[in-house]
Amino acid sequence: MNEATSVSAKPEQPARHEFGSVPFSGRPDALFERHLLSDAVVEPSTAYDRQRFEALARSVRDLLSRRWIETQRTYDQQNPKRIYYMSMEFLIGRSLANNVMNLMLKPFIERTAHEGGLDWLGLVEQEPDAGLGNGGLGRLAACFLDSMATMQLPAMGYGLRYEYGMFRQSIERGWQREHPDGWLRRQDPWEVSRRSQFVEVALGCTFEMHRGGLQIVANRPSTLIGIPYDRPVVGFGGKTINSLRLWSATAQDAFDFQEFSSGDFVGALVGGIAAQTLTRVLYPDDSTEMGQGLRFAQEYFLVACSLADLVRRFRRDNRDWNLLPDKVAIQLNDTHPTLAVPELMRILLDEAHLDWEQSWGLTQRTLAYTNHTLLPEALEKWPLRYFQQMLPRHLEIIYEINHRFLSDVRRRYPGDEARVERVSLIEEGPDNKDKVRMANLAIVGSHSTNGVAAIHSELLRTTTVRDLAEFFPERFNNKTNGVTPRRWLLLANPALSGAITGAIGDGWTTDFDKIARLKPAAEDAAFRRSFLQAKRDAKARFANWLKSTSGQVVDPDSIFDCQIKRIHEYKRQMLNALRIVVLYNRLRANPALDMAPRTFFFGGKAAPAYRLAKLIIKFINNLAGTIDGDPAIRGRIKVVFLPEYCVSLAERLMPAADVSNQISTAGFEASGTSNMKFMMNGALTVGTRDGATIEMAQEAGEENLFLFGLTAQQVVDSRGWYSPYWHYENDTETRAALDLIASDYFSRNERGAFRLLHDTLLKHGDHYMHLADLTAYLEADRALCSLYADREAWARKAILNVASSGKFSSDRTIAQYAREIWHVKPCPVA
Ligand code: T68
Repeated sequence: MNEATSVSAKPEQPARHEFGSVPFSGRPDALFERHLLSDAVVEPSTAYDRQRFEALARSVRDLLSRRWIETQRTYDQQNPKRIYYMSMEFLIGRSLANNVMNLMLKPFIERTAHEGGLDWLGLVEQEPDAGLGNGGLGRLAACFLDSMATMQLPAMGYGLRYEYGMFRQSIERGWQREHPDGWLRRQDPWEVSRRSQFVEVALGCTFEMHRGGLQIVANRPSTLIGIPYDRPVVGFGGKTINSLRLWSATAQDAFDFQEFSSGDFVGALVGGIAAQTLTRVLYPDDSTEMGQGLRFAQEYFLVACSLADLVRRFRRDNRDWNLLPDKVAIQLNDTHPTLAVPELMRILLDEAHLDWEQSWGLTQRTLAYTNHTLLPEALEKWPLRYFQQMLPRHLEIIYEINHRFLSDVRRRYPGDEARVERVSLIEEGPDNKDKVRMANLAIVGSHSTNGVAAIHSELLRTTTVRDLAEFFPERFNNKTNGVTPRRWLLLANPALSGAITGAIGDGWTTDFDKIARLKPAAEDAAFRRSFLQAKRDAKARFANWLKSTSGQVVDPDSIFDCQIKRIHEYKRQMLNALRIVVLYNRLRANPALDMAPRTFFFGGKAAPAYRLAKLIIKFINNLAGTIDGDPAIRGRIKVVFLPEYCVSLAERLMPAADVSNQISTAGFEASGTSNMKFMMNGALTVGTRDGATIEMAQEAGEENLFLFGLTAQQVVDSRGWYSPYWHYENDTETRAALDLIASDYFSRNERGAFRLLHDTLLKHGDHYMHLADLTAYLEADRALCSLYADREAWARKAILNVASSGKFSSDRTIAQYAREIWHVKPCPVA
């Protein structure tokens, strides 16, 4: 592709427009008052904060609406190839401050707020997070939307409008408790309902409410309605405004008049309630295979609504079905939307009446798949029974795909039936327990399969789906993840952003490679001073926020050492906890020990059914309590478990972090993305050689990170003979830490509470090899602390890390998807 027409990771610098000039019309202050008066019907001076937030958000939406329409009209007129990012999760967080920043409205809004006596920061706090995701996968989708809009790519996100997002977490007596997140209880000011663009979804079954639960009645066909709700995705500079389209389910006749007139008033309503249940709640599980039929139905609903919608748009603008792959690129975010393979085939075969060969070619060339995990328990496999009950036609199609594919395999590998069994789309189980392997279906039915970091893509190819990669080598590729530097640096960390812009100009916001120009600043004493000052201020701000919201007191002069992510054994929060127990033991043995004061922050949610992960949360909280209660240790080390970790908490913590813990068992974390956010914000990484952390070290130089522990290869090689007991017996500090846990020291009034944790680490073989890496972790930790004592040297390394984070902008990632997978170009709005 020639350079001039290819997508670059360097979108144009946004224009600084004066207010009132195109593309915006109206004044924020007038709009704001009008919304208070006519939407909320309140006297502006007496409005509540929430009403003010809604009025302000609506005013911002008014200001962008013309440009939003203009963007969509441009796409309709130019008919470019469009990207559809299909995902069960979009972890958006808040939108007000982000949209104001991207629209370059900040000075106007702040002035309006100031003149009207409004507390802008307080209003921002009124917005609930849109928590429509579990973790990295959902947040990645949100970063990608930001990059695609900023790079003026004709893109649309497709997802589900869950009424309840990720559960809210509270901590009670140390345990996680889950609460429903009714983020839509109050009208969301960003979304626009497009009822007229509803779609119909035919199912082979009916959903009914039975004794308060949802029941699937097989072989009774029914039709659901999908109603689209659009949210604006504002590109930086406000030139392009794309849409995120979220589907909400309802019944065809939410009110069945026939039943009503025959006297069954309640029954008539129940059908509607059952249908609406489909998009009620996000499944809060980020790893294990889930058996629920409702999740399967949700996945199909997303796929069916989105394909119906995009095919309708395609047909409106194009007469020839053969153009589909030239006009449409669909990216499947993990296997969750893999039913797109048989669904698109069904549309092409049964509705467009194309033959198999043509349909199959179009389907493969339109779809592409991203894999986010190697964990075998996370690879989706759906019981054949679900297909039989809900999607019989899709099952027929899958059988035919499999039949043809396995014939090809047999032709290439005659007599190799073991291989045929391994690559088959169907996994045979005893007595009708057969399952469909969704990853195999996604790989066979698409033209591209990518992993999300170099090591992950390599392991995917050489281990997890090795036979398929051997069969389709040209389909496999890597796209290392990235995060948007606008939300995660410019918006989250104004002090550091200001210092950076002061040193190298503001070109980095849309061309993040330019951040490399900061390298010489590491040698500039004045810049180091402003870096350290920005960090100190951010820590003080975080400490104040923590105190005012939870009463917890932390010392902003201590090292802020952070691990925030989903709680999972492979992410090894327990390794971090063991490190803290060892440090605690050292201090107990020698109170005069020279050790910089430290605060260890943990944050993250455990899947509600994941017992051990919930026990890890309990352990961290008890560890925190025990240390707090020990007068000899007070002021030396402190542990804080931050409840309700979410996007807006991450935005608060990132600027304040000194140390980022990325300590998964090597070979298990596909990429990680918090590692990148910490790096951009000037935290130093202590971590294993896993996921994208490896590439961070390549960019910054290994000497600027604190890497430790077994490599992925060593983990595999030692699997056969690894014994946690060896470490227990040969390392005094390891033994003392485990013995202390076993002695109920951290569970004095809850005897045996941590037995399971202790046994998992010792008796049950320590699958994630915590003990193998503990001493190396402590060694890295020692090196890190001695560097911290030299503030200048610390600042130098931290600045070099910021300056080396250019690769980890999602603009770079999206440029690679656009060039190498989607073959799409920007479609600027005039
Ligand atoms: C994460 N996966 C990876 N999954 O763990 C992380 N899973 O390494 C990577 O950086 C990130 O994806 C982005 O690529 C997830 O977040 C889920 O959240 C999930 C949700 C439902 C079902 C399975």
